[in-house]
Parts: sequence; structure tokens; C-alpha cells
Amino acid sequence: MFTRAITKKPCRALVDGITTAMFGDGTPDYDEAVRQHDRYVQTLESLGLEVLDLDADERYPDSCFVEDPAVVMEKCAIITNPAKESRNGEKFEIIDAIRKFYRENQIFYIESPGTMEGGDVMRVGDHFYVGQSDRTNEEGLRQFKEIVSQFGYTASGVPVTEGLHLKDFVIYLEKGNMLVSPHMNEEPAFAEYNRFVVEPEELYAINSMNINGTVLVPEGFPETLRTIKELGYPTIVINNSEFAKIDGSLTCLSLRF
Ligand code: CIR
Repeated sequence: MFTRAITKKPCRALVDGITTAMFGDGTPDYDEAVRQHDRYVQTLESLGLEVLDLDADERYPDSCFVEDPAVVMEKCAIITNPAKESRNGEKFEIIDAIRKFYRENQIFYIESPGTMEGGDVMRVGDHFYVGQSDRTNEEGLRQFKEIVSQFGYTASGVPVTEGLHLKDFVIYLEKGNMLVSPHMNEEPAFAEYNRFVVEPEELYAINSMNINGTVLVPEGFPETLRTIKELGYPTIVINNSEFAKIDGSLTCLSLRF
């Protein structure tokens, strides 16, 4: 069960966020992004989470995507080392928030030449699948494994060849169910799970998010919504259009623990 989340308000510089336009082009509208973010925070609260919503930081256009500079779990927190220059400093800003919930001896750091972003880290029980992507390298994975193994967790790498982060192409919905891209459906690491393939036109909806049994689904993807409902999960549809324009999806906007 999640009891807390950390989020961070979008800044006006959001319009300069990194984008490959893989989920559609256009520049995010700041006011609409703020409204969508407020609704996101309220939704987490409605599901019982206490949310620490940090102030916007104009120095880092992508800083509302707090999932990337840290990975949190019950027994420890890891400050990552974001690969992109414009995002790397976010790791220094997230530490204060992490310190509110973790003791110093529970906080660890991915160090250069290791790189990692939380969007590449997908948890299944006490195992972490770690995307090996442009943002998370082998050395990042090695350090991550070393850290989490001290606390009884395991980790393994999965190649990400389609785009940004692992969780854009596969998401664990709990109860053995996964949403996968056609390519991830072929990934041997996921062979044992019940996989539900999301077709390319609904790719953005893979990054749906299970919060204590309810699945948040981005607005505008009827097939994926139907699949998730048919699996028996209660759902809440969330409009995330302004974040999608800069490759941001639902999980990116929070750290949950
Ligand atoms: C970036 O390219 O870093 C941001 N524009 C989007 C980050 C999305 N984060 C995530 O999926 N965890």
C-alpha cells in the first residue's frame, strides 16, 4: 500500500522541456499543465495518499517529473544521476524532500559514470526491472543492484530500444498483469506475466498507474481503458495532455511509497 507521494508543481519553463514528440507534438500550455497537475495531486489524495507537493523550480524545465531523480522503496531511497545535462541538477533538489522521510543511512546515490532515471525502474514485488536506455546505463544498473541487494531486493536489466524509458513500454498493473508494447511483448524477461498488448496508436496509455488497487489511465485511449476495466480494476481517467507533449506520462509526475 502506498501512503505517501512526492510531486512537484510544473514551472513556466516547462515549455522548454526535452521532447522527442513521441506522444504528439506542440508546446505545453502552462496554465492547463497547472490545472492537470492539481487534478493529479487531488486524485492521489482521493486514493488515500498524503502528498508533498513541492514548489516549482524554474531552473529545471522538466523538474515536475520527480520520478526520474530518485527511486524510493520501503527500506531505502536512491538519488539517481539523470543523464541529460538540463536535468542532472534535479538530483540535488529532490534530496531535501527525500530526507523528510528517510534517514541518512537509508539514502544512496548513483554516481558517474553510472546514469539512471526512475522512469526506467519498474518494480514487481521485491524485484526491480531496470531499463537499459539512453538514460540508464549498465553502470547505473550495477550500482543500483549493489544498493538494493543490501535490503533484500533484486534487480535485472531490460533493453529499451523503442524510445525514452522502460515504463513507457511496459507497466506492471499488479496481480500478474502487464501492459506491454508489441515489442516488449517479445521480451523474455516478461514471458511469465499475463501480458496485454497495447497497439502503437494507444502507446501513451501503457503508462497507466496502479495506486492501491485503482488504476489511473490517461484520457483518450478507449481500448486500453476497456482492457484495464475488463481485468476488474477500478479506473480513474486523467487528462495528462500537456505533459505528454514533452514525453511525460502519469508515473513520471510522482514518487510513491
Ligand atoms: C525528459 O525527456 O526527461 C522529460 N521531458 C520527460 C520525462 C518523463 N519521465 C518519465 O517517464 N519518468
